[in-house]
Amino acid sequence: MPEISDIANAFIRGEIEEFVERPEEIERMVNLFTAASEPMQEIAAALIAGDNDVVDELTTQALDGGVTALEIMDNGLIAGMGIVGIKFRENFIFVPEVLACARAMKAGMTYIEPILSASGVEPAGTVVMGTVKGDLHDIGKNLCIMMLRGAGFIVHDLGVDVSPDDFMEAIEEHSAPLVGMSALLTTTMPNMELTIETFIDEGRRDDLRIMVGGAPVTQEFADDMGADGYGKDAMACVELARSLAADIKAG
Ligand code: B12
Repeated sequence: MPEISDIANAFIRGEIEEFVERPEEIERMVNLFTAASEPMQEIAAALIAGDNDVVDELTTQALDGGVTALEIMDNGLIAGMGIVGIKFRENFIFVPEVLACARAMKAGMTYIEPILSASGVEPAGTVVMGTVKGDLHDIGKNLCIMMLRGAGFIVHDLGVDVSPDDFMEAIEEHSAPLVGMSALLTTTMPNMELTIETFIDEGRRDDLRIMVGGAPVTQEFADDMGADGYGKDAMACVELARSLAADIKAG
């Protein structure tokens, strides 16, 4: 069994010791980072520090040095984002820090995405995501999208104020079986249900898996409106998307 002390990068060791508390998550992180090469640990560390210039530089260096895009994404960027997600969930960091990490992730993904899409690596799933009609809040949705992309999902971001018809069109256009809806206002939460009703009216409900979230949304509300899942934060959103994608694959 690898130990935290087996991780070469001192910054990563410190992050796990200080911020990761759940035993199963410590084990996952230790396994992840002991398996990652030192340059990948450095990329993860720069991402956790929110340093987009360093992530940019290290990613290009690694690619030039022959490291595969997949390895950089999995062992560098996604591994780093795993720690960011945990710190955010446990309130060790807040929205501005997460957005800095998101920028750093984007700096690396700018090089990785075109290589992966050209090489046909199968994505974790395709998601269409937006903030529902009447609602302009997008910080939480954007965090979810960033984490989903970090976890290997292709996400089509429909933005804010998205009508049921716009959701419907996007699902058709991108052949996306997974839909994510966000609402931050009690007055716009019913628009999630209206969107689901539109899917039903169009005869598409059974092909889709629908996840919902946003500060006023609860599991109970999600169940009542007939969604397939509710996530309380960006980490939960990724876990939910993974399980719904597995559900889709299982048929
Ligand atoms: C920032 C903010 C704004 C900004 C939005 C900027 C932006 N680009 O998003 C601005 C200033 C524009 C704004 C406007 C308004 N706002 Co405002 N706003 C907020 C505030 C302070 C923070 C929201 C936020 O970003 N939180 C941080 C993110 C990270 O959290 P989150 O959104 O909950 O997302 C997380 C989870 O919920 C989850 N999640 C989110 N979406 C999804 C989706 C899925 C599928 C999943 C699984 C999970 C998930 O994961 C996210 C990440 O962890 C909240 C107060 C609050 N504490 O929530 C009020 C708040 C939401 N706003 C409120 C109001 C009233 C308004 C206005 C009506 C004010 C006005 N009179 O004009 C307008 C409405 C505009 C509109 N039509 O939407 C009220 C809503 C009250 C209510 N019960 O409905 C709140 C609660 C403030 C309050 N206490 O009164 N607002």
